[in-house]
Amino acid sequence: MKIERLDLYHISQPLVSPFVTSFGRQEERHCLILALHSEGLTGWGECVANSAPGYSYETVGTAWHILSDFLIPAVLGRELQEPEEIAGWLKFVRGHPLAKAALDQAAWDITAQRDGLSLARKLAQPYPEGPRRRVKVGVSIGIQPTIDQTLAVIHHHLDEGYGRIKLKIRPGHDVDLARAARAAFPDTLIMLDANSAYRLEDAIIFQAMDGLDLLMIEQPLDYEDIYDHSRLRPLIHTPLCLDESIHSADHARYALAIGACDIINIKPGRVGGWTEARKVHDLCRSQGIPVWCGGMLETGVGRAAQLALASLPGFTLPGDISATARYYAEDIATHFSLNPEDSTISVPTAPGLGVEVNMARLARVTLQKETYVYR
Ligand code: OSB
Ligand code: MG
Repeated sequence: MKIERLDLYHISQPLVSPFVTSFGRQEERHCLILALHSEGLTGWGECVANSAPGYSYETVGTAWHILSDFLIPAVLGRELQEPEEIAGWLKFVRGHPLAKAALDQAAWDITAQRDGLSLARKLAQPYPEGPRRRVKVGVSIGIQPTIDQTLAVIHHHLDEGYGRIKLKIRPGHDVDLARAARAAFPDTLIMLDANSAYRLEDAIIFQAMDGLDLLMIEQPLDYEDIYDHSRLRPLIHTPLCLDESIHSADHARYALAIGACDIINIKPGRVGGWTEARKVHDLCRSQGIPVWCGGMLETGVGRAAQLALASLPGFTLPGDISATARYYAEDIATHFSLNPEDSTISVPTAPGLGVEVNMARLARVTLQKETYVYR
């Protein structure tokens, strides 16, 4: 398939409720949406960079620059056979995985459509068992003004049918919160995400939570660190999960080699796309390390592709893939809803991503658009 044309959109949609983490507060979600056109088909990708460099050094601004000036010119007019080729074409740019992943996702979508396969089926081709039809999901709760308010939000999401709760923590908003949540909800799967807010010297804080039967603690230490996580892990009982530190299958290999984690959160954006995400999955699966699919407050475009990834056999823990209405009252793509009886979301089965992009809505929320044509 010759890559004939690409459209890049910078969009912003208001969040249903503000999302607060140890790295900042978000009231609206900026991201980039990319459309890749070939042979009458359109593949869609979402770049999950944010307006500020809090979670990652990338922003919508840097991703626009990198896509527009380097990545898109490198793919325009090329003959795409399989999506696994994309990562190699983009390798000449160091870093910038969130920008690369948007192109990678669009390439997976369009080739899956060409093959008449759902993205889940295409991704799951190497595995005899095929993709799961429903994916276990949980909800990630941002930092609330008080512990009581956090408990009320947990209650609300449990009522909706979510079976796993993730609480964001930061220094001063950690042990008491975790204790209160465990006391109020003794049988709920509860985990914490620190988004790199602590140092190894804070081990005592995590030791204080050892008896709370938490599912895991996600990324307590620095976003670039693997080594100190390997020193923290034997000091605590709660399973340790890495998010920010893992940028590739190689990073995952280093982390497992030195015993830095028990679990890995796989975000396709963070590792540069779905091909690399599947490599991280394969490595972890071969070593008996459970993985789950992380989230970045995706629109329906990104969410569909998360569901496809999380349908692979090694994704044995619930993902941060909530119903889209939790984030956006109105969205640019078909809404995904929760199956409350088993805290799952059904994996799309139509060819490619299996979602309908609402072009009128997309136009309404677009702040900037650029079209790149091969001539
Ligand atoms: O650390 O997992 C994270 C959102 C934005 C940036 C980083 C993270 C998150 C979440 C929300 O935890 C996951 C989601 O519901 O999409
Ligand atoms: Mg995280």
